[in-house]
Amino acid sequence: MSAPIVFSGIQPTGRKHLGNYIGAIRQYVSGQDRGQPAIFCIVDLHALSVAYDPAELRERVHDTTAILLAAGLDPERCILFRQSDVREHTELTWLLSAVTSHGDLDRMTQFKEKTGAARELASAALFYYPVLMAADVLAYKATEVPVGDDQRQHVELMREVARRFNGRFGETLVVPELIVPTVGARIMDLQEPERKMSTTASTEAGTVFVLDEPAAIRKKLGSAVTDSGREVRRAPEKAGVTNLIDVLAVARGVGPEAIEAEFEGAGYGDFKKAVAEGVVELLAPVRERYAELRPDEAALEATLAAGAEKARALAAPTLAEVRQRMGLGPA
Ligand code: AQP
Repeated sequence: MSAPIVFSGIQPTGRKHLGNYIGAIRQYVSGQDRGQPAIFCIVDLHALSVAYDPAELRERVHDTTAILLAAGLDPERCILFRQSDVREHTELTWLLSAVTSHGDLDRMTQFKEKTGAARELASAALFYYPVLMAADVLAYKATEVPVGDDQRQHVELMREVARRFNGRFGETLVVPELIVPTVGARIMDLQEPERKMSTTASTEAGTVFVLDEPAAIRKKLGSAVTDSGREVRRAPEKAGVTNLIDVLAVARGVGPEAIEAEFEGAGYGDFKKAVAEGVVELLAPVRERYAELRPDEAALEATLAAGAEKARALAAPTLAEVRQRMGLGPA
C-alpha cells in the first residue's frame, strides 16, 4: 500500500488550546513521518470569515507557526505553509462551488452554532468556509485528514464534493479519510464539560492554553467541574471526570482504563492534581521552545515561504487537471 498523503489546516491564533493540541497538533506531529508528504497549513483565509484586525492576523500566523514548530513539526519532514501564499486554494474553491449545493452548506452545524441568532449578519465567507476547506484538502489529493471530532461534518462534505466532482467530470479528485484520535477527539471545557473546549465559545477558566504558565494550568485544573460523586470513571453522566480521564490518558500516553485503575478509590482532589501535573509536563516543553522560536520572525517567514513553494508545486498540477476536466482554458 502506498504511503498516505496527510493534510490538515489550523486557524492562526496564539491562543491554541489543549483541545487543538490533543485533537490536532499531536496528530500532526505523529503524522509527519507517515505522510508522504504530510502537509500542514495555517488557514489565514479562513480567519477572514469573522471580524479581525489585518496587522494582528500576521502576528497570529507567526504565533501559530511557532507553536507548531515548538510542538515538534519539522519543516524537513513536512510541508508547513500559509494558506494565502498558495492561490490555488482560492481558485479551487470557486471551481468546487459548481458541485456544492446551497443545501449542503445550509446543513453545516458549525455555521449554525457559530452564528446563532445573528445568521443574517454573518459573512458569506463563514457560510462558504466548508468549500474552502474542501479545496484545501482536495488540491493535494490528500488521503488522510487528521482533525478533531468537531470537523467530522466538514470532512464528510469534502468527501461528497470529491465524489460528485469525479461523477460529473471524470475520476480526478481523491476522497480523503477522516482521522480522529481514539482518545481526546473532543476535549471539553473544564467549567462546562458538556461543551467542547473552543477558542471562541469557551470560558477562560475552562480553557487551558498551550502557552499557559504552569501556575495557570494548575489553577484551571484545580477548579475543573466534576460531579457530586467520588469515582474516577468514565460515564455519560460524568462528563467532567470523563474529560479529565481522557486528558490524563493522553498526557501520559496510556489508555483511559489505566487511569481509571490507577485512581480507583482516590478522591477527586488527588486525581485533579495528577491531571494538572500531567498537562504541565505535556505543555511546558512546547511553551519553552515557543519562547525561543517566536522572536525570530524572519526565520518563521522563511519556513513558511519554503513550505508554500513546495505546496504550490503539488497543488498546481491538480488545478491544471481540474480546469481541463471542467472545460476551462484551451483544450
Ligand atoms: N475541543 C477540541 N477537542 C479536540 N480537537 C479540537 N479541535 C478544536 N477544538 C477541539 C481541533 O483543532 C483543530 C484546529 O482547530 P482550528 O484552530 O482550525 O479551530 P476550530 O476547529 O474552529 O476550533 P477552535 O480552535 O476551538 O475554534 P472555534 O472556537 O472557532 O471553534 C481542528 O482539527 C479541530 O478539529
